[in-house]
Amino acid sequence: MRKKVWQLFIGLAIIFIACNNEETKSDSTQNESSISSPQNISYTVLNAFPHDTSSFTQGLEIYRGKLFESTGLYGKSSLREIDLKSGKPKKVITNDKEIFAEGLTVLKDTIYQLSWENHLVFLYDAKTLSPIGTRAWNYQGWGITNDGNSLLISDGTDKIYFAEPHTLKVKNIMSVKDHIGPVNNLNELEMIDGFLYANRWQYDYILKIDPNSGHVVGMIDFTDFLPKNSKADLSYLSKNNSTAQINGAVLNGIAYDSTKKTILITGKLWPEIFEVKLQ
Ligand SMILES: [Ca+2]
Repeated sequence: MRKKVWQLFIGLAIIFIACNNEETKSDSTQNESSISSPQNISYTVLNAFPHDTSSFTQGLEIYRGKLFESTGLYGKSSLREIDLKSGKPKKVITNDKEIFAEGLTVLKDTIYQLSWENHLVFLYDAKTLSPIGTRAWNYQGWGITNDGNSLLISDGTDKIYFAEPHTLKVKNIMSVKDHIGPVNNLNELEMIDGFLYANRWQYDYILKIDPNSGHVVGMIDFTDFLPKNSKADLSYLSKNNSTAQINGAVLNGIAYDSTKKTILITGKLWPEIFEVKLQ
């Protein structure tokens, strides 16, 4: 008899938990359905500049008129200051061969360069590119930008980590969502006029995100962008067993030119950096 009472109690507890879970699920569905579908943002291509086809682009940013790029892959990772017109590097800092570098940003004359799974962030003087320190980072490193106060960091999930400069202490974690749900694979980032723009790994579009809510408010479609706009012979990107085939020559790299109000976009191993005006 006592056993039956316990069985009844456990049964009721399971029903209660199941109902509660259902409630949570419907609440989250309701939240996502209250997010409008992203606005489609069109663009015009203004210019194309040469880009080093061995650069596995992870981060791109303009700071005080200088263009910086971070490149990935083991044994090929580097931090570069690039001459946009010629595509040639003015300065190159090569990372150690066991480092897989990721995104970069510059805040108050300090460059922050992420690494993928090394759990390290490298700091450099933006004027000289001299290394000035290393910080520990608990997550994977994918993309990084800043809002003038905080570093905003992606780790390949739907999360954006707001971290203090210098200490890298995480102050806040935001989930990025669209009308369907959380948006993962967030990669290279750029802050433009108060909005966060993000490449999404293996997707041919850039997202425009409200950094206060995490909601995706706009989308820029770059499907077939390279074959449509490149003047280069792109056959090297489809060669069997090439770096492009093995590692993916995907759209990645956004740098905002605040003086011209244009953006520079490129991709991993792409032959060009394109100057684009958003509508
Ligand atoms: Ca960027």
